[in-house]
Amino acid sequence: MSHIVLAALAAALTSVLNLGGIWELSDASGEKVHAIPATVPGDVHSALLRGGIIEDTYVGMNELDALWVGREDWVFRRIFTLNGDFLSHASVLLRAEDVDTFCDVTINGHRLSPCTNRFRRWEWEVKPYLKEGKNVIEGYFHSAEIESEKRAAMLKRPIPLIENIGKVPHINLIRKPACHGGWDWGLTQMVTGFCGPVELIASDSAVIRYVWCDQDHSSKDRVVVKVNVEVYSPSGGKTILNARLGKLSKSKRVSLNAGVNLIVVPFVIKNPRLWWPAGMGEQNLYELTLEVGGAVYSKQLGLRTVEMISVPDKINGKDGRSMTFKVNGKPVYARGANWIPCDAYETRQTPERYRDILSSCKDANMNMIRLWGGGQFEHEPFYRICDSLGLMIWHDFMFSCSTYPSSPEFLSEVKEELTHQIKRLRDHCSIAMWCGDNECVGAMGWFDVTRKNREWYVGEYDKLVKLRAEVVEKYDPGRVYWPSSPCAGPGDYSTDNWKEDSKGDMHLWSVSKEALSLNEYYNTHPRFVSEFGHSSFSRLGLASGYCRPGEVSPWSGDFKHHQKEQIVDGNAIVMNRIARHFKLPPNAEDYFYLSQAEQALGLSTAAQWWRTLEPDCMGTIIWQLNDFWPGSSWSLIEYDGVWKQSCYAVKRTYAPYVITAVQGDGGKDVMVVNDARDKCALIARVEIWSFSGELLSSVDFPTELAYARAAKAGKLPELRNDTFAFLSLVSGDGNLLATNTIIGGEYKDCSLGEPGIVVETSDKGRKWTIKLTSDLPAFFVWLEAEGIKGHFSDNSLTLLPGRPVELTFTPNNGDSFESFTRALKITDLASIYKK
Ligand code: BMA
Repeated sequence: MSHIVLAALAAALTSVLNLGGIWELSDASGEKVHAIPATVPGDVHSALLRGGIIEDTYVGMNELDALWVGREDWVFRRIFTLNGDFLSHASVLLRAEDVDTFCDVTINGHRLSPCTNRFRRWEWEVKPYLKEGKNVIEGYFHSAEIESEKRAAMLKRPIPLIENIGKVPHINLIRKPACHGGWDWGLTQMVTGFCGPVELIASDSAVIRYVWCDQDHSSKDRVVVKVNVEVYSPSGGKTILNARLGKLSKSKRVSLNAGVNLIVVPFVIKNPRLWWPAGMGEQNLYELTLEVGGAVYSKQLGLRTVEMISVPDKINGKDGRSMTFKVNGKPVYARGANWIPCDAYETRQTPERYRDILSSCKDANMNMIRLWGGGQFEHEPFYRICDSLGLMIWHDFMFSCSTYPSSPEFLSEVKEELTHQIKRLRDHCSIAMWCGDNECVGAMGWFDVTRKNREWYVGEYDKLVKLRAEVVEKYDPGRVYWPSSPCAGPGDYSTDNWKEDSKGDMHLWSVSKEALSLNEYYNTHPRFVSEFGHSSFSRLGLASGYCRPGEVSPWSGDFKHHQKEQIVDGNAIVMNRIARHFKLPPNAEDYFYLSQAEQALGLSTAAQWWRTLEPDCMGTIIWQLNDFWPGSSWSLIEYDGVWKQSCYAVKRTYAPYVITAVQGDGGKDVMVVNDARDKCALIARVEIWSFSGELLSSVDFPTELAYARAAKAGKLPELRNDTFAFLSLVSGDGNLLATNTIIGGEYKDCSLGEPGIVVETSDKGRKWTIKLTSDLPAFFVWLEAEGIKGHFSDNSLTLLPGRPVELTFTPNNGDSFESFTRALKITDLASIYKK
């Protein structure tokens, strides 16, 4: 029988019915909420908000009025129609993913085995329960909060979770994003619902469950790709597998057994176009398509090798342990930020939102995102976009800031979820490393009971660490598993990597959380910093949206409610750090601006220092990239996608070339960093200016620099309170590669002039240009266009007299040039004290 006939026959052999769409939602009693429309994939809070049953939890203190939602049981219900053709198949599977959290699904009244874990895939054979015509599917969601309390009540020993960080004290006992219980940057909103796809898969011969590819890069001019296809066959039988990778295609007769089968198809890709992280090359991807027994599957595959090398080293006479990522054999300095779930309303976690935030990462010169362990395994578009943008992913497993149960039931839940997630995700070329958890090594020292019974808690934790390592070893042996972040190395549960900088990755929080001098950063020599941050207030425009009228001030109740850092008083810390660097402003509204200027100053001081330590230090990942809701936090990008001053400062600090001045012996050293290309000749120019606008001196330091290296170009002259340095890095052919502004002491002690800044705008179609000219040096020059979506090419910058700067603004929401020029507002440091 020819392929065509077989293929045609096969096509009829599998059909998929997507049950997503509008369902009915009721609370279990049906008294409070009855049969309101609810979107699937989606969550209860989104439906209640759309139904006007709750107020927007992002405004004022409405969060508190909606806490009851998390303590209710909810029922999602939908009627769907099936025809005879669909039911004529040998098997009908119901498949659901991201079911949050405890749900009993029934089909026409038949209860299926319960869902108990947000991170697992659930599959049931449901053909016996289905009928031609109308069918009813229901999902009864038990309150996860109450379930966690029930589990806590049954514990023989306490399993503590970090305190004062949320309102659901036992969320660590259940498999759900920990941040749903509230975090020090996010509200408590116990998400409930079918947050992922729900579908019926009818088949006779094949359902494709997972596809993964083993890549062999051992020979230079080719990559051998073994495509593994895991197929479930309800009744077995002979069929054809058609596979295509790039331009190559293969057909294979296969004989399936009833149950799960593994089919392997090898391909040899000659002269492969490799995948590179952003800034190192192209993000080449090959199309992979498969068809077997009517089941079809496709994805994109990047060919690359990725390693994380962590070996003992000795730096400055001190034993340590390196941490270096290498892609296609080339070391890469990781420049990134930590990702948290991008919205507490699941329905707003859209591909457009992912693309908006992740493209901003690329525009800000990042090449790595750490997917933080207190959130969720992300939806598929997140990974595809990272693959296409060249953003490597440091992927935590979903454990954070707590101890965790180690009962056989809990560990088997973890085993199931990791098996599914690793099988689902391992082919994403962007995923550079699996990391066991966030801060759980440290957590064993945070509680009285764990300190007093350390041996027991360490022993129990070790079971979880080992289980995770086993699952990675079994399903993704080619990728590194790092036990925890921060961590000094596998098996080391005693080193405190909040303080210890020489081994593995560290989380450095003391400088910002204790409002210490930024010079403290110069006393560190880390190998890799996977968390550090400076929190800030959101911009005034955003705060005006979530604070009720009359409440838009750093001291108002609404504003304080949107500051969730409570272990220490988050707002007081921000104020403290503003006061450390700047004069306090006469007007309340300028604290928003100053908090962001301080955040920019703090982050760039730290990250620039660590870049100058390359290759000893091979990466910095800023806490945090994005926001979960609108409020004060450590984010670089505000809840609505608008870049903070810090994001522009990070863009300059993460640029392929950097020039900066850092603490050295007997004063500051001018340092240059090259993460752009192989050996190159550069000129480091050091200009000393007075704050009254005179150029006092200019010296050029020619410098030779290899790839992934930093070098001292020269000494920075001593600066006084009336002078500052402007550094420029120029290529051999005169191109300006990087600039930087260095002051001696603190801005509050500097005799700033009062610049007059002229702004000229012009409409260049897809981009709008803004020319800035100043008669005096101006600092933290901040352009805003409230309500106009898009970002500037640069911002929060220094202007020098006689050196106009031309910027562009790239709109991405169809706003008009006129509305942009009307909304355009400029602030500089001196201007806020003039009002
Ligand atoms: C670290 C992170 C997060 C937290 C951040 C700021 O602990 O892992 O848990 O939000 O610090 O406090």
